[in-house]
Amino acid sequence: MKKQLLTISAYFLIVSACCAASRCLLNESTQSAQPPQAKVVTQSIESTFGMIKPDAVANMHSGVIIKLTEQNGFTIDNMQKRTLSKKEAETFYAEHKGKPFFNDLVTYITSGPVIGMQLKKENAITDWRTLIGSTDPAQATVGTLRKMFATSKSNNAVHGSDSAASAQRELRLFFNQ
Ligand code: RTP
Ligand code: MG
Repeated sequence: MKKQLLTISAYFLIVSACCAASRCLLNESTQSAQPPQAKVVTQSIESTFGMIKPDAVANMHSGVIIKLTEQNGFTIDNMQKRTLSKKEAETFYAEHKGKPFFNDLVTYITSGPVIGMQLKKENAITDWRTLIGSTDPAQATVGTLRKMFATSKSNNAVHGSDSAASAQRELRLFFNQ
């Protein structure tokens, strides 16, 4: 009798263990049957306009800036060093016409040669703005070009197009495309 009871208990233990195991499997197979969460990453190859401004050129920072540009994954498709005329500068920065800093900006950007660059990369427009950093170097993140090379909010070493429309317009203006 005692032996029979032991056999029955062992039987129930085995059955309940098998049920638990199958529940585990079921859960796993149910989970793996779920469709994977769609992670939408929208990246595309873009071109943007970057410019090394007169202060950075005069301070001999162009070489390092170009090296950092390439090290951060940008391909330089076109590059030209020249001094912008007053008319070109006023057209280039037309969106700021009438602002208190506009005349100083035109004087500064025409004060010496700049190096314009057509830059290509996935998400080039946003990534270049990230690499250059905030307009005011005091606000710029450590490691950004403006943090490293800008001397003030006005003399801030580099330029970057702020949208796809600006990139297209500025590339056309600078390279006569
Ligand atoms: P950028 O167009 O040159 O890439 O500069 P940004 O977008 O960061 O800044 P934005 O507002 O477009 O200003 C254009 C340039 O004008 C000079 N600025 N000076 N003194 C001032 O308050 C002041 N504000 C702007 C800077 O050279 C700035 O990059
Ligand atoms: Mg701007």
